[in-house]
Amino acid sequence: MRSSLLTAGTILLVSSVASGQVCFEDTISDGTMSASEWSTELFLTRGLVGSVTATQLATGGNPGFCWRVFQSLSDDTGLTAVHTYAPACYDPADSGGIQTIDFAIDYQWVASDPPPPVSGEQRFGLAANQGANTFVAAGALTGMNTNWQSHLQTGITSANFVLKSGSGTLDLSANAPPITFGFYTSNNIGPTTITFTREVNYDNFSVTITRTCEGDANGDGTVDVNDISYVLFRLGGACPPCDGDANGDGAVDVNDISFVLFRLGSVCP
Ligand SMILES: [Ca+2]
Ligand SMILES: [Ca+2]
Ligand SMILES: [Ca+2]
Repeated sequence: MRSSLLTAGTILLVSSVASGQVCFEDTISDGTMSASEWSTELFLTRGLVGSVTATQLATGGNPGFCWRVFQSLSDDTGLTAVHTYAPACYDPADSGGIQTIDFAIDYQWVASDPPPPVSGEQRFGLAANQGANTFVAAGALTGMNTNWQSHLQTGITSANFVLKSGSGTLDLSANAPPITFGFYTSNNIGPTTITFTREVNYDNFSVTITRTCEGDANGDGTVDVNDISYVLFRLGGACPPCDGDANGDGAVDVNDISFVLFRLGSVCP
């Protein structure tokens, strides 16, 4: 629970959220892919000969802006680039534990060298940062189709994530540290002196949280009258951050009160 001290008209919020971040309640999405909001971190294994360039394109997205990922590798190298959406985080201590995560993104293969039929796709999937630790969840291959395609992956749990850097496991439980989401792109190449490049566009990144305890608007582990007060006090509030959006539909309104009422007394795991 984020502590809130009310003294002499001053609200002091104490939390470990990075400056400038707003923690979302249930859904975060971005179709702009701005370089000022997205950052890319490169991880290399084995041969260690690789690079990545990730940039915002103003046109050609699905629609409008998109994120172009150009990867280059050679000499028995494993390459993973983690692209992180910095403005948003999910804070279990404020919003409750996470039962499952749904991940969606659109992708469009652009070019590869050597050209097809040599395999020239990228692997991609959900990524998460918690504290100094980075995790990735097995995703899919883009293939080499120049049309925009949509990827939807539902029901992702902590068991689906593997550690990419740092230590430990991704903690989705109530009171866990804030989590910042993004996606990774990766490639592997065997022993060769030829440089392989793969270029893919991405757009419409989206993460949707299903909480462990539905209706627990204030994130204290029970669904009771305090959750109704919590929503009432925030009716019509800004979204994001959607504080009080119990049903996760992107608005804080009377439907959230009904949602909580219907679940009063629910036993939270
Ligand atoms: Ca777009
Ligand atoms: Ca509650
Ligand atoms: Ca709502």
